[in-house]
Amino acid sequence: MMRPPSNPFRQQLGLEGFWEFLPDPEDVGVARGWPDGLPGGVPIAVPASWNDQLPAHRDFLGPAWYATTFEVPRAWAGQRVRLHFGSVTYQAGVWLNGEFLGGHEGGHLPFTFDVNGALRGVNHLVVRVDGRLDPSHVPPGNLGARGTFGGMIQRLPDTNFDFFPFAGIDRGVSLVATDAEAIEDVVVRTELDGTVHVAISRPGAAAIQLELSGHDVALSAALAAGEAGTELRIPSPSLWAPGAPNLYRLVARLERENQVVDSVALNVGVRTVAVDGDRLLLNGEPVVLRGFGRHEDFPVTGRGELGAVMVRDFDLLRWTGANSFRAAHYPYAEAALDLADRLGIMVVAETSAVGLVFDDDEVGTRTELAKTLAGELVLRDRNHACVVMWSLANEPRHTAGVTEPFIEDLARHVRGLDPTRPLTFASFTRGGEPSMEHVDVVSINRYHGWYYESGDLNQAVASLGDDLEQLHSLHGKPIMVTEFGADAVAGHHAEPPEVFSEEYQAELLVSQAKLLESRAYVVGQHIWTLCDFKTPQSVLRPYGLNLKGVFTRDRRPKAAAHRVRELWYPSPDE
Ligand code: BDP
Repeated sequence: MMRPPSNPFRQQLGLEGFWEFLPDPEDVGVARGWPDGLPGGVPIAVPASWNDQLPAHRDFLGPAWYATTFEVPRAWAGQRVRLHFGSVTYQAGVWLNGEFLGGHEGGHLPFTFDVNGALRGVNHLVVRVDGRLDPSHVPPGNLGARGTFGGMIQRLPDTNFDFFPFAGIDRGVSLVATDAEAIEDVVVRTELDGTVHVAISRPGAAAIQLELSGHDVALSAALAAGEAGTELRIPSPSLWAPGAPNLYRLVARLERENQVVDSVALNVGVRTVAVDGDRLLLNGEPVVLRGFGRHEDFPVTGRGELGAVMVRDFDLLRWTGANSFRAAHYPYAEAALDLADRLGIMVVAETSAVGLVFDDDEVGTRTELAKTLAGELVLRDRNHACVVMWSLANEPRHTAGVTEPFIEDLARHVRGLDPTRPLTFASFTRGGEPSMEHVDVVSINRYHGWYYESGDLNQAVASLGDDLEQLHSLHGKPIMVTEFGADAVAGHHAEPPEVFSEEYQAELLVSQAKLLESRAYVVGQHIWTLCDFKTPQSVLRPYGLNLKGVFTRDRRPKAAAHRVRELWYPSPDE
């Protein structure tokens, strides 16, 4: 279902607020009948992760139960009513008035249920959330000695990824009422000459009226009953680009017996993205991505969807002069992509396939799950002009003969759903890997001067340069450095610079950013990260934080933020 809108034909009832919360560490809830109603609980805010709201449950990952009560407006009688979750991490089971509606695996993605059959006057909604880590999950956890550090460095919780596994109902929940014959999906593809291809799925044979407006243009078109798609042509289109985020408004109206019964609207940016030789082209012109890897992470709310934090983070991006970010390491809230469309920030959208290992017999299952989750991401976000590339995975461990078919399969699947955007995945394998054959842009995460050549900034730049040359001659593709950086404790200073000082982080970033800028085949550089973020506890993570942010977790600049701004703002392209 398209994201809950509100207009005269679709009404939305948000269920955000305080729900009841009951941890179930013994996993007895189903057997004890909790789907019919919880025997107790404490108030918890939705949307937000539970771990920082209730510190006693900080490291508890579930299962835990949520419950709330609602009544639907009388005006909804006869309408089709659906229940929509923006995301529940990691696994959800949902009951309405004791009836099991279904579940969803993998966080960070929306899911929806038809609920007419289950609705009553007063409705009891119960959600079981399971955030426990498991080797078979995407992303995996509890790998012990099979994990990234081979059991040498332990993490609590034992993730095989470097961010806290926040659990809970972390995005909005709402009921949506529509006509029974509502529009299911709208897919838009644009060309530089102003052609806007529109495909619409809807049940039954209903006619569709389309209107496209903006920038002194007002166009219309119609889809007859049974017709799947059509195109509109904008004369001299105002293209979408960073610094010029021109958007048109597309409205689709579904008609029955000459009456409008449903309507949806979306922003359309006319733009193309392509790889040509060593270059990445936006609207046919070479473009270089400058920006950061990020996380959805904030004190108290964890990974909860917070509009104010989104606005602040986009403001920080703008202040540094960044033109882009990587949505590491999972699909971000759709509201963030709406903002990126409006503000002209390019996004590398990544699937949740982070930290995968391929040394057991579950590869097949995990591949299918990774494909399902990647598919859900692409179908959700393919209309956003801001999304310029799909990142299939982050640092899948290279295992000869296994990782490559995995990437090949995933790439084929994603290309099948969206042939219009270049593909990449972020690799930490030194010296390249065969999986890169299956993507358009070679992305690398590199910690010269941090995890290796620690403390030696000159050697770090020289090695990064050699590293790039080697990869470029091996793969002959454009390269994006999706991560480089150093931890810095805000307020810790050293002259000469030394590791963990603000000066060291600033020097490392500036020297490496300049090197990357000097290589024509480097089409992107993303500093790891915009802000410090919470991680599992380990000896590698002082304060339980990854401190590679150029801003602290509460969004205050370190020295590096100012130095990066000197490099990038105003954009070197301007
Ligand atoms: C990279 C990972 C990223 C980590 C980063 C680090 O992709 O998730 O946070 O290392 O160690 O390898 O800071």
